[in-house]
Amino acid sequence: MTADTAIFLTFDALADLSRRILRHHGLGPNQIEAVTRTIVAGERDGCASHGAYRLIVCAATLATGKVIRDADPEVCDSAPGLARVDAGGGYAQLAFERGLPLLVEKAQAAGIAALAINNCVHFAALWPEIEAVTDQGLVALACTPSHAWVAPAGGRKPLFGTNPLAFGWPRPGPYPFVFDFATSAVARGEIELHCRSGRKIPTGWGIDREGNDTTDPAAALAGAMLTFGGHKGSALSAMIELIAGPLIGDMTSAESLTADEGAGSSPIGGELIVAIDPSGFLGDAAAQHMNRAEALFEGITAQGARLPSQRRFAAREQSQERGGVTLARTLHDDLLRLLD
Ligand code: NDP
Ligand code: PYC
Repeated sequence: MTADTAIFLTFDALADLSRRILRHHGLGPNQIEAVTRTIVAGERDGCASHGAYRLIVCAATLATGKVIRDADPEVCDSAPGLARVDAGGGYAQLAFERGLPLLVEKAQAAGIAALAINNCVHFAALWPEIEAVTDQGLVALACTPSHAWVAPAGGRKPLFGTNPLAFGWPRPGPYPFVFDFATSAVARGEIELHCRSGRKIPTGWGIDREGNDTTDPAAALAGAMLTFGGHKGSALSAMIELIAGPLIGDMTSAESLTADEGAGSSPIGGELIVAIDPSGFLGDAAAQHMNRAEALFEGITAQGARLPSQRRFAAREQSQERGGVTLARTLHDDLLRLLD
């Protein structure tokens, strides 16, 4: 991007813009701070589909009235290894921040614990939550359904959400091992970005309303998205529907889309986060065994392959060196228009 097509914003300037947009669209102060931390982190890490672009998504969602703007999440200590946060109809971020200390305490006490976030609106990547758990020396797993946009393998009609699955493993040094991906071929946000910029999508991402392969992003958004890895992504997606839906008393992606009533909000429902303390299985030998994982990571990179999140951590370092992020001017202009 050139100076004509791009604009540099310091982290503070982006956070300030995020706060102003969210306030202008009626979100309450606590929710604003938690959402803004996610927006800035996403842009800092070079996550185009889940960074500053999400402010456009938030503004549209707030306009639907589907978010409780001043929700005050409530934490519930539900069982020895289980915690629950009722997000109160607000965004998932503040609910997660409130529930994290109890999740960590329980995982450290019992070796494993799970946190259910219920009744939340979800628009974000899962890696911020994964990293918050690995920062405590715990192994982490997270998933959430979304809206029914994705056809099961062998079918042609939307049923599953784009249902992300994320995993984290604490490592020596600044960065954990983390992957975080949609169980659809790609996040819906990525297809939306292709639509915004007039780019075609590869075949395999989606089908049109008639069930035909398409490279037209608008046709795929109107038709159905496809799972990654055929029946394998499809089964993982079904698992996420189950364990972050009925298992925690919350909505499937189909139910979320029904609850949306055509308004076009971000998905509504639950999220499941599991934390495992390595010393639960291994006691004093935990550090020694955790270090054996380093040979595995070395085995991956020694072949010239890269670790998941390696690109993202490199983007983070570059942003931190520069003290901010570079936004496309078209996106920045669209963000400023949200203040009209
Ligand atoms: P990708 O298909 O790009 O997959 C992302 C993951 O795979 C990242 O961990 C990424 O690391 C890693 N990866 C990508 N390429 C490689 C490679 N060549 N070698 C090794 N690892 C690689 O992203 P998606 O479109 O599937 O998902 C993007 C985001 O969308 C996720 O953060 C997800 O949580 C979010 N999402 C949220 C939803 C919600 O309901 N809240 C729904 C769906 C998606 P790196 O980042 O370093 O490239
Ligand atoms: O990109 O698929 C997506 C998505 C859904 C909810 C948040 N992001």
